[in-house]
Amino acid sequence: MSTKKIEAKYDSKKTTDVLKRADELNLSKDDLINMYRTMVKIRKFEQMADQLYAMGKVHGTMHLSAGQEGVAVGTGSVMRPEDYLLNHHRGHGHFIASGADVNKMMAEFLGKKTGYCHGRGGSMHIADVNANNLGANGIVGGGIELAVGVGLAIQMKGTKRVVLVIFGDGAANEGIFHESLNMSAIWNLPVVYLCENNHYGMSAEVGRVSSKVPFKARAEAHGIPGFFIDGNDVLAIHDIMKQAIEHARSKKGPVFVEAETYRYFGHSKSDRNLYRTKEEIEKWKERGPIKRFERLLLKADVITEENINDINKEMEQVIQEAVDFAERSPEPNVDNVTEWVYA
Ligand SMILES: Cc1ncc(C[n+]2csc(CCOP(=O)(O)OP(=O)(O)O)c2C)c(N)n1
Ligand SMILES: [Mg+2]
Repeated sequence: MSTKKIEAKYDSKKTTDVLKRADELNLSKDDLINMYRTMVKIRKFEQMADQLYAMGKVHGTMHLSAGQEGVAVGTGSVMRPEDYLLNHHRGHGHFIASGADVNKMMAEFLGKKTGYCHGRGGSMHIADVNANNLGANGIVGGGIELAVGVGLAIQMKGTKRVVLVIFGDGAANEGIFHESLNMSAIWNLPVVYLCENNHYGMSAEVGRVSSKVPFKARAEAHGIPGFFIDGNDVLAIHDIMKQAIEHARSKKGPVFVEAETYRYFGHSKSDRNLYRTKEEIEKWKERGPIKRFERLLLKADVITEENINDINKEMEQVIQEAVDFAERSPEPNVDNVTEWVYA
């Protein structure tokens, strides 16, 4: 067993040469372009979902993750199909980055029979158990302890799988967070905890409601290696998540990664954004994950302005096709409404 430590391959603030960074991370130009494409795909999907919501076509509420695509794509790019994913209410990007079919996602948003959960779940409850995507959770922190159970199952079966659980900064203030970290640490379970710190719970700023930030200190207190990463730097996330997942896979126990990022939209559809200023949102948009990566790719001549336009148009087309698929799909039947709801 190697004793290699998890550490960033470069200082992302100093190294602006994207090709040099890609080289260190064993990523090709195509890999970089695919990461960019997936971030754009997520953004376009959510912009469309927002429009459909305004048209009254999406039922229930919705939690948009625009601004957080770097975390989703940096992570999705290192997960293997056999690894398990558990995530939370703001999970559209995580699913798309892990290869979900946007047609089935859009159908689920519109409550259609062809959706991932046959139209029963909506935006907040997408799952695809056959693809090891164990589902999002509307209960804040609800995925964290499930991950401990999944980690224990992996260990008992003796497979080389890993479970990744994604949750917010708000969830890291719950008791279950500590119980789960403690238990996974004493049992040395293959769990990777990814805390997406977007600076707010519903409206409470993280520093106002958390005794100690960054949260990595809490993981370290449980004997778990903890990392605090710039979540708007897709390559930095890719780098650390790759090492974190391999650490857990090689039976070295759980890892905790905190990715600092920011959401552009309100918490959910009823949020009037009264707890933060427009200036603050604009400041974060300027250092958003898509914009930043785009600048680096342009600077290194990996893509051109024309390529960017083409990718944006192509993704709009992909998402429009998903909407068409969802609109054409049949509604679920009332007579079997409880099917797939109870086990
Ligand atoms: C157990 C529980 N408590 C409260 C809520 C209401 N609630 C929904 S989302 C949310 C904030 C969660 O914040 P965070 O974990 O930072 O995730 P984010 O929404 O920022 O992605 C709250 C309090 C809930 N759904 N479940
Ligand atoms: Mg949050």
